[in-house]
Amino acid sequence: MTSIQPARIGEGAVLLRGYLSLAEQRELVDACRLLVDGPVPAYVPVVRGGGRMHVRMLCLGRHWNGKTYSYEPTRSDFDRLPVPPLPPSFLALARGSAAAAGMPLEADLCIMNYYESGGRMGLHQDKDESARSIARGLPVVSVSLGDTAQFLFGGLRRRDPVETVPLASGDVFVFGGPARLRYHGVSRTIPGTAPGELGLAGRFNLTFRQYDLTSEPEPVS
Ligand SMILES: O=C(O)CCC(=O)C(=O)O
Repeated sequence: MTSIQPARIGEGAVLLRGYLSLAEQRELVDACRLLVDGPVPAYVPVVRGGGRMHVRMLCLGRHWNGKTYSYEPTRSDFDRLPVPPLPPSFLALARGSAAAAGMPLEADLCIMNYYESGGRMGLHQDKDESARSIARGLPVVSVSLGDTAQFLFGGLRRRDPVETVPLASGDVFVFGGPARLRYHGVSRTIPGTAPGELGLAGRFNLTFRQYDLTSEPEPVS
């Protein structure tokens, strides 16, 4: 990890710009590539109401079911395959970046999204984790790899003003505490902006969350 200056985007929201070195990004991209086309492949979810998402998604640790907006151990909304485990190196990345932002996290799930050119994600809240986890304000850690995304960061109500924060490859955005339920999304990704060394067309995003509170996260000193 490179040494960076955390930037506060709002109370509980911290941007770690350039947190991952190019070598770390390359390693993560390789891992993501293997996972999305692995034995439990990424897929395009169809959500409640029938809309197709504009990303390919693969959940690790726990599966997010887009029809029920809840987590489960198998992909009952798609192919019934068991959700792959969260690799220990991913877990360590989530813990380390949350700590760099001053927040504790023992992630037990990751939602990996692959955005092709033109990929986007509508404004939403991440609120399907356990009530205890959300009440504690345990953060979401969002890792960006590849093309820059125009990340939208709103308020606690859908109609609140929305700020656009460009998230480039290697950036990590952490939002917890009072920011945990802020609306967010991606208006678009910018084709051709991924570092050439990654050999990646498009963007991977990993969001880490802690559903369960059986392992209490260590306080950050
Ligand atoms: O791709 C991103 O930066 C945001 C992803 C996201 O909002 C989510 O997975 O809930």
